[in-house]
Amino acid sequence: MSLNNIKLQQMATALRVLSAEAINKANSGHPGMPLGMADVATVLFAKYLHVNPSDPRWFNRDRFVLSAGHGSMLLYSLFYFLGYPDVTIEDIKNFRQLGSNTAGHPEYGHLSGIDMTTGPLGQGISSAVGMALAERVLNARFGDDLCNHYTYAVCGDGCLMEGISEEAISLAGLWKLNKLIVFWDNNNITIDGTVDKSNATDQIARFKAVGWNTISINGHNYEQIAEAIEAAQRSDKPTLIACKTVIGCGAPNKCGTPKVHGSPLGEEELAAMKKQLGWTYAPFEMPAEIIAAWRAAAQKSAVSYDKWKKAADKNYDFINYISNVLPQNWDKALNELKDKAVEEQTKVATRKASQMCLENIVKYIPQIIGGSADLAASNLTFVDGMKTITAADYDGNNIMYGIREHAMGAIMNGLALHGGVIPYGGTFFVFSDYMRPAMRLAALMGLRVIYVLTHDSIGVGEDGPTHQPIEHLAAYRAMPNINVFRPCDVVETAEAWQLALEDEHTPSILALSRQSVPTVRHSGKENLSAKGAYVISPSIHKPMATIIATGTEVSLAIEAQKQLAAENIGVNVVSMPCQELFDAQPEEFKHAVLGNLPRIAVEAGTSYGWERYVGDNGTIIGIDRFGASGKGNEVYEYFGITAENIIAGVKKYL
Ligand SMILES: Cc1ncc(C[n+]2csc(CCOP(=O)(O)OP(=O)(O)O)c2C)c(N)n1
Ligand SMILES: [Mg+2]
Repeated sequence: MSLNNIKLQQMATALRVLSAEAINKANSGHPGMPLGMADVATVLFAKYLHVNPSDPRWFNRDRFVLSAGHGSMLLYSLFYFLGYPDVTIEDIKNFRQLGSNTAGHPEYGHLSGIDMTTGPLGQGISSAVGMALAERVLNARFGDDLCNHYTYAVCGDGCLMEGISEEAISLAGLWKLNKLIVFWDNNNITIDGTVDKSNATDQIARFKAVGWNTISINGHNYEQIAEAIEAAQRSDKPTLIACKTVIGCGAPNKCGTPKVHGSPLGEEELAAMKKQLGWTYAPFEMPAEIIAAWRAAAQKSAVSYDKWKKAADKNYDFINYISNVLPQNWDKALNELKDKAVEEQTKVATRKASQMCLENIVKYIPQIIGGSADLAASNLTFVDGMKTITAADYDGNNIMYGIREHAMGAIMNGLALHGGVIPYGGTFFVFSDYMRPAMRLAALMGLRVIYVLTHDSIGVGEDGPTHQPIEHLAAYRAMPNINVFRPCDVVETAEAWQLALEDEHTPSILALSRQSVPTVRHSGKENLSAKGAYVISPSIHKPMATIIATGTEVSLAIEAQKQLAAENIGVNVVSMPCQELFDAQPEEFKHAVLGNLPRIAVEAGTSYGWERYVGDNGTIIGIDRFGASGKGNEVYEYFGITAENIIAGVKKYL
């Protein structure tokens, strides 16, 4: 297929016009980026990017991440021209309207061509690193015929200013992810003005310093764009292509200024642009011959698609592997672990329990890729037999993220988005703050990402308030579509792992203790955590109250129950390992578990939110200030997270 520059120019013009028209019609959106990057996008999508609009989720397609998500209209125009069936001209006309699939920023799952939700700057480029890593891992396992593609990302000045980009690119450099190609829309403009007022970083030197190949081009010159992409494809390192562009290129009066970043061109400027570009068609009328050129360009992938299909179709191992279905009997060993813990009354920290689970999970689920942000020895995320992924050997299943929680979060998103791998990653619960924006995106996109967050309370002890989570449980419980598990013993920890792995569309937090807890469950046969809460220890006497506890405080509640029983005071103890799953149960179930008696909640964290479960007349034993440095058990005493306090709480209702 030959695409000469005149043809490419017409294709780019159509991109510009369609994007600007949609933004004008919506009277909302960001024309600057689509206009400025239309030339780069045209060369990339028409000549190099391998996708198949009739099989948009083709596993071996090149991935494309619009890290500068505000330029969403560029992506929608590209999908329309390439012939993605789920983007019609009506969808383009409905850009940014409620309920339309052409949302303000690209939303994963809204359109089949969208590889990632973007908008929070810096996340896209960082998750692209995860996609490129997944590609190399699967390539090492299955070979060139089955997994061998590029990951492209377009980012702006903003993405490069965000700190997360530094964490992510330094890992990409370390891992020599040479199939990762990032275009930087180097337009010297952000919302508030020219970049030089807020940033003087030599980006080329910066990327070079962390092991990248760098190329600088004029982003409006087709030869230079093509040559740069081909050079990047030959590189043995990840490549940054710095594209010098003019923001809003094509808009005669507004180009080159911040004005064009995030406001529609308006009728007058759009008319002036069309005049300058020689565009004479009616609004949203795209000439057949330009559409045909784009559709023909999409055909360039037909051969590689067919070749892949032939190789993949007869390889059932591979098809199963990438299907998102867990191997048969994957949790048999986990169930045995539960039985054994019940039998032997195992007393370990839940982080240790998690490691015991992982020993059985990693062995049976080859898709698992674990890691930690330099706390593997504390998070207990590494188990014997795991192998660390390096540039020399991608066929591993452990990632050493270094002290880069934010990139870890984003890279795990990229791994999950790519597919064929299931990521988990660990850090201290309190430092999950450092990856929260990536966790929020995982929840928004509905990704199976598992966060192993240990040292889940003041039980951390001596490290003190900086290391003791207080508001974290409540904060994540407030986040939609993320399950927060705080298991109380080995059995619940295994149940949490099972639920986390089985839920393909919800990320999970495992909040795990530093300190040991006894096994309090009497049986592991039924996954009781699946409904979020249950009576773990019914009263032997007629009950007069219900104690609700989570995690390490469940054994404390059972201790209080025992002491109360000695005084002939009966209470039921409810373990509530996952509020989200409990909230999703029918009212009758919830009522049966919580009962009508006075309720006392106990959790070594903020009391915030527990009113929902104890009601107006309930009692909450929590911690509503920052923690304190000291021995873990003494800090518990100090804050009154004790059996005595629970007992006093119950007796109030006598
Ligand atoms: C984390 C984050 N902070 C702030 C914003 C708001 N925002 C959107 S675009 C933008 C400016 C980005 O500048 P640049 O990347 O250079 O884009 P350009 O104006 O060149 O299109 C800002 C601040 C955001 N989307 N994400
Ligand atoms: Mg810019």
